[in-house]
Amino acid sequence: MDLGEGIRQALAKLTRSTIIDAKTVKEFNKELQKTLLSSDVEVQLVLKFTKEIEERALKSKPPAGVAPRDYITNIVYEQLVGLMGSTYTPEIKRQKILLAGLYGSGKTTTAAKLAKFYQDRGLSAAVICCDVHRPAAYEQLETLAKTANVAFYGRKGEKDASKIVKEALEKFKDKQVIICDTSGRSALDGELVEELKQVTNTFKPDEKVLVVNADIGQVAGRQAREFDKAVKISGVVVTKMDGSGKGGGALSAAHAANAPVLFIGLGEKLNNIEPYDAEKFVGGLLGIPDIASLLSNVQEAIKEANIKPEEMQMEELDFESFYTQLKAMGKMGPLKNVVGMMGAPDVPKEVLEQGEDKLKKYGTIIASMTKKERKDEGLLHQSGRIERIAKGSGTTEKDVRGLITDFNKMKKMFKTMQNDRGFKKKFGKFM
Ligand SMILES: Nc1nc2c(ncn2[C@@H]2O[C@H](COP(=O)(O)OP(=O)(O)OP(=O)(O)O)[C@@H](O)[C@H]2O)c(=O)[nH]1
Ligand SMILES: [Mg+2]
Repeated sequence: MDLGEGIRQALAKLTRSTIIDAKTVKEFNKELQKTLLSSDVEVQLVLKFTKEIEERALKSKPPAGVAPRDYITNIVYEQLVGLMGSTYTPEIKRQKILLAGLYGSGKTTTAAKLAKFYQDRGLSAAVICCDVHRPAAYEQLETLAKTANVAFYGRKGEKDASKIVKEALEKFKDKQVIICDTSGRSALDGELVEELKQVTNTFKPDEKVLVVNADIGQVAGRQAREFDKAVKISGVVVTKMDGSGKGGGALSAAHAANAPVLFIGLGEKLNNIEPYDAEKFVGGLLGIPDIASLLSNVQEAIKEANIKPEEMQMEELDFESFYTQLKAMGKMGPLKNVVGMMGAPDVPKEVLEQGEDKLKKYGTIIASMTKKERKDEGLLHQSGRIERIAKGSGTTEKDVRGLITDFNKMKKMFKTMQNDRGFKKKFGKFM
C-alpha cells in the first residue's frame, strides 16, 4: 500500500465518526502511524507528526456543520504542507544552483532539467560537471546539455572539483543560471563532504539543493541531515515521483533538511519536471485532487452555518430548513463531491445524477412556496395551493406531491434519529 492510499484509508475510516474525541483521534493516528512507517517516514517524524495532529484536532472543536472527516483532512493537509513547504514559485532571475545527493538520486538529470526549465523561461543557462568520480559522468551531462541546448563545462580527468568550478565561473560570466552537478556516493563519507564544502565555497551558490528520489528508504532523514550539516541545504528536489507511491523518504528528507521542496521530477525526459505544487501534491496524497476548492467550499459552508446557526441545527425539519440545507449544499458543489466528502465516493453515477436533478427540482418547488407554507405543511393541502406552486415553479402537481411524500418520509427518519445527535448533525449538514 502506498503512502497516499494509507492516508486515504485512515481518513475514510473517520467517516463513521460523528464526533472528534481523544479516542477517535488516537485511532486515526494509529492508522496514520502505520502507513507513514511502512512508507519509510522516520519514526521520530511519525511521532512528531501524529502528536501535532492530535493536539490540533483536540484543541478546538470542528466548527458547527463541518464533518469530523473534513475537519481532520484539513488539519492533515496543513501539517503535510508544513513538512513539504508550500507551493514553490521559481524566481526567473540570475542564480547559481548547486545539486547534491546520494548516488543515483537523479542529480545529473535534474541539472539538465533545471537548466532547460530556466532557459525555456528566457534565461541563458549553463551546467557544470563537478562529478569527478563517476566514470562517464562527463559524457552523460554533456549529452544532456546538448539535448537541452544549454551550455556545458567540464574537464575530463581533472580530480579537483573546485578547480573545475573556478574555470566554469570564468567561462560562464554571461550566463544567468548556472547549475553545478556534483558526485554522488552510496553514503556521505568524509572525503565527499570535504569535496562538497570546497565546491560550495568556490561556487557560492544561491540555492543548495538536495536531490532525493521518491522511493528512498528509511536512510533519507539521516542522509539529509548530513548533507545539511555539510553545506546547509536550502531546498529539496524529489525525483522519480512517477515511479513511486511511497514518498515517505522524501517527506523525511525535506523535514530533516528543514528545507522546502522546490521541484518534483516526474520522468526521465528533460521536460519531466515541475515546480512543487502543495495542493496538487498533498491533495493527491489525500485523494482529493481539487483540495483547494474542497477546502474553500467547506469554509463557505462554515461561514453560512455561522450566520444562521439555528437553521443549520435542523432541530425541526420543515420546508424552510430543508431549503436552507439545499442551498448550502449547492454551495458545496455537485452532489458527487458532497457524497465523496462524506466518504462514500462509490455511489453509482446515475444515482447521483438522478439525485441531483431531484434536489434541484425540490429547490425550485420550495422557492415557489410562501413562507407560511414552508413552515406549515398542512397549508399545502388546502385547495389550489399545490396547483399554484406547480405553476410557479414550472413543475407538475405530481412533482409537488412527490416532494411532499419524500419530505414526510424524511421527517419520519428525523424523528427516529432524534436521539442520535451526531448523525442528525451530519445529515443536517449534507442534506
Ligand atoms: N522515472 C524517472 N527517472 C529518473 C528521474 N530522474 C532521474 N531519473 C533516472 O534515474 C537514473 C539516475 O539519474 P542520474 O541523473 O544519473 O542520477 P545521479 O544522481 O546523477 O547519479 P550519480 O551521478 O551516479 O550519483 C537515470 O536513469 C535517470 O534517467 C525521474 O524523475 N523519473
Ligand atoms: Mg550524476
